[in-house]
Amino acid sequence: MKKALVTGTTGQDGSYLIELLLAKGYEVHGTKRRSSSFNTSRLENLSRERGSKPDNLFLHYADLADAGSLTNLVRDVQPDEIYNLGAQSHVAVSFEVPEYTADVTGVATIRLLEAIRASGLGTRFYQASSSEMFGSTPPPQNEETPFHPRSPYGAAKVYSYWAAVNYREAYGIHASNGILFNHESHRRGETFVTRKITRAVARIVEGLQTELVLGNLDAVRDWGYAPEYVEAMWLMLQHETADDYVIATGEAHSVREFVEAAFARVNLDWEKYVRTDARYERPSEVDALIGDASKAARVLGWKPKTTFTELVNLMVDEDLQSVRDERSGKLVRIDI
Ligand code: NAP
Ligand code: F7E
Repeated sequence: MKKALVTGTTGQDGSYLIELLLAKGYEVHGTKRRSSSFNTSRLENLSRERGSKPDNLFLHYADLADAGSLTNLVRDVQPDEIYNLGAQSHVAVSFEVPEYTADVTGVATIRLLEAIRASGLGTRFYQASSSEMFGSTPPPQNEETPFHPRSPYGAAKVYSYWAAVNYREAYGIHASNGILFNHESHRRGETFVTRKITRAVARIVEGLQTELVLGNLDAVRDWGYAPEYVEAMWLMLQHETADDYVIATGEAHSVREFVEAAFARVNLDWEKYVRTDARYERPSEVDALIGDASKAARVLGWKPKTTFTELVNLMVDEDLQSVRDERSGKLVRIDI
């Protein structure tokens, strides 16, 4: 039985990756952070029916800012694969907490790579790199496109990207970067733009909210469906040689188009509900990200399946269901 260690288990991607790895028969070890309230809601469906977590899943308290907790975990678990998904992942927030973002999203990668190096185990390593590293370099972006990050988050991800490349070249560690473009789902954090929009649509339909306030509607993004993107992470670590891959759909839409499609799903005219406010704009914006994932298709056999309209519709539908469940008291947080 293969063993995987996943940081960022409680996030969107971590929850999907854990499901994938458990389905493939892995023993999965995930990190979680101490929080004053439940922060494992995305993992609850793994244990809701049984009332307890799956036997092959182990959650450990750790923090990416705490080298000791990471080194001890690698030593104790002796994983075959590490997926580093943990991060301060919000671009706008990274302008407010730049040093913390540099530490957790940047330096922490070296903490994990050093733990692998010290262990001498041959553990394979996946680094959650981001299209934000391309920043202001015009689309389409692929593995050869120069980086020009536009936020402390983007800069921290560039550091981590090069750390993974360097440990591959210097020490022969099987370390791969997945340069993932935006990917979404109904498990997406509520303050990222897609989920903010689909939740607002659901709450407006249910009479719980009257308007939606957004920032820059002109930004263009390449939005894919998160469960398909965690498959790509796993494929990278199964490949004989480590390498770096862009994962994207190649299809681009503006935030305005996302808004329009989300309101159209419930037959509402978005212009009656949406207004903009400069407080949601960033000190420096990334105007357009459109990925070229042809290398991943050629080498890994990975291709996106869910279309933009399907993604918007499924997110709106799930949020409508969640808002209704919340109102009827069906959603109760459980410990995992
Ligand atoms: P997410 O939902 O924000 O999840 C981030 C995870 O990191 C959460 O489990 C969070 O824990 C954890 N975390 C934050 N600070 C930590 C710390 N100091 N120590 C340990 N864990 C910490 O992000 P996501 O959308 O799943 O993305 C996964 C990874 O891919 C991130 O590295 C992100 O930067 C990167 N990425 C995402 C996208 C995308 O479109 N989603 C695209 C490219 C790259 P809590 O739950 O306790 O906050
Ligand atoms: O913003 C604009 C905003 O916060 C998308 C992270 O997962 O993907 C994500 O980063 C666009 C930006 O995602 C609002 O200015 C307008 O242009 O959903 P977002 P992001 O910044 O692209 C990358 C690939 C990652 O790696 C990151 O971890 O939407 N926008 N109005 C808004 N954005 C937000 N959040 N809120 C608004 O009200």
